[in-house]
Amino acid sequence: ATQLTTAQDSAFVVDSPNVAYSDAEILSKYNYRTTQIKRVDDKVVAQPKSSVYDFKTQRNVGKVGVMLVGLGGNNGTTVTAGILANRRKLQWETREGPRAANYYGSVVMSSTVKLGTDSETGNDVNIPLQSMLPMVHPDDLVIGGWDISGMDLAAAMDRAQVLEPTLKSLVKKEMAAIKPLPSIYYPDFIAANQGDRADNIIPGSKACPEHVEHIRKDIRDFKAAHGLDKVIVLWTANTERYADIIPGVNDTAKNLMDSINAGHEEVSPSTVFAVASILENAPFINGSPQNTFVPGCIEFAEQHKAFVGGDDFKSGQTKMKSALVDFLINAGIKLTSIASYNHLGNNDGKNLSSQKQFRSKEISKSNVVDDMVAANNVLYEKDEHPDHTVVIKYMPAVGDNKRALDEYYAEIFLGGHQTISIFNVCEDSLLASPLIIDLVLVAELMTRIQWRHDGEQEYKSFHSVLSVLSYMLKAPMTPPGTPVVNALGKQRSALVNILRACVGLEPENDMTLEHKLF
Ligand code: NAI
Ligand code: DG6
Repeated sequence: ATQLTTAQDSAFVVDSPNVAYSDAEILSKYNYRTTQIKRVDDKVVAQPKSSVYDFKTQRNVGKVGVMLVGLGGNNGTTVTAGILANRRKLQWETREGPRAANYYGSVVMSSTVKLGTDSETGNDVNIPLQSMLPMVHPDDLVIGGWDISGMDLAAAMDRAQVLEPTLKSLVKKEMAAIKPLPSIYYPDFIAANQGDRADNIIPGSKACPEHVEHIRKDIRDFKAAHGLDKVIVLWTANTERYADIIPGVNDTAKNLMDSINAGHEEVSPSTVFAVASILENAPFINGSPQNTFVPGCIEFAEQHKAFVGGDDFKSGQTKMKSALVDFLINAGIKLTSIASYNHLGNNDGKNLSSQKQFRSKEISKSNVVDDMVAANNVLYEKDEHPDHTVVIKYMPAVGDNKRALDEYYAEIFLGGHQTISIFNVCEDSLLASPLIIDLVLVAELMTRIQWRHDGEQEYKSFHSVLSVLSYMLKAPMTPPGTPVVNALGKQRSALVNILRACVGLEPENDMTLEHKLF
């Protein structure tokens, strides 16, 4: 049996008639209270509404593997080395003194949530978010994956120029033993400047059933080789150009499958990976901005009841934006323009120096304030938007140390102006790696949660499109026809409160009436 390094079960029990624990499951009965709005004549009528759900969470996490597409890239090598360092509780010297492995930047591993109020002191009791429900510990993840570059991970980690030499020397041996599996490479989808690293390729340069089968077999082999209960597949390979959405080609599940069978050139490598993962019932997450999930791919996931999530890690500039814009607009300040500049010198920046790949990133970075603007009809007329510009430049000298400059320009009281200027410097891959971990941990958890309406017989899974992952993503995908939430605070609340519902606890409402009504 596998020795798991960390307890995988919740750190507390809920004492409530609505919650039951068995060895295998946590069962909760949860009263979901919302407010329904109706328009009657000229009046807006708000009606409290409540529906009862049963949630069932399987407690046994099992042994979990992660397969990264782009394993040999900056994110792939950094997250792998980071997990090895944590697993072995490594310490290393830096010019600023010793440093120890941690999971900083992971909302699951390094943030806390208020569980409740201490019955004696009245103080908040906070617990790590990871202990809300049984979750896989990242130290226990088995990592593998694919790359079109065949470099072993020790050499690839050197190429990435992200980690301290002292840390690299401690993980070098294990990293050298990991070699990415050959991958599919359709040159038209990523920048031409990536061609010189593509030396680890499965033959063929357009989508075909053989490629789908090859990737499926890789997933199955990885699972068998490591005795895994489940595998999560995550795309952290280069940003691709958008695929054209063509009726009859990728608009429905059937058309997409027919297109793969016919070798249609508009099916991207990332969509082939998604299709293969769906067929293996492995959740597939897209950490890049391209439209991997063409309509046919989403329909295919729905048909197979497989989980998908995306798009594009929300690591630095956009994370700040989705917090700051929410703050400004909710403070009643009329944001009128956002100018966002980036320069970076890693391979991601090199790939994005090509116009079509930049366009994918420009789209995912640009839509992130729409919901916050649309929600405030005091400040903004219908269809009115702040100006929003996104610029990315490749500057090799700064390597992975991305620079992000943002100017927020807003209108305040009586025609005055507020200008906020932000200069954000960060190692891009050190911000993205913990997001990869969060996406994997939460996606895995979602494979173990089921729900039913009160009174129904059958439990079912959440919708195939895991919008609960939104906090980690720049352009969160939601089930077709449902609204997108970009505001960072709301995304976190949704995640935390869904976990609370699974253990029968009310959403944290921050009213703290107990401290206000004496
Ligand atoms: P990178 O360029 O260092 O790594 C990408 C890797 O993917 C490379 O090793 C490349 O050889 C490989 N690759 C390309 N096409 C492939 C294919 N078809 N199959 C398998 N491997 C393939 O880039 P990095 O910095 O690791 O970023 C990865 C992705 O994550 C990029 O799309 C980037 O835009 C996205 N991203 C990164 C963020 C960050 O903060 N680092 C944040 C948001 C998104
Ligand atoms: C330049 O913007 C390169 C990109 O890949 C970003 O580093 C990445 O998308 C992270 O973006 P953000 O806006 O979350 O910092």
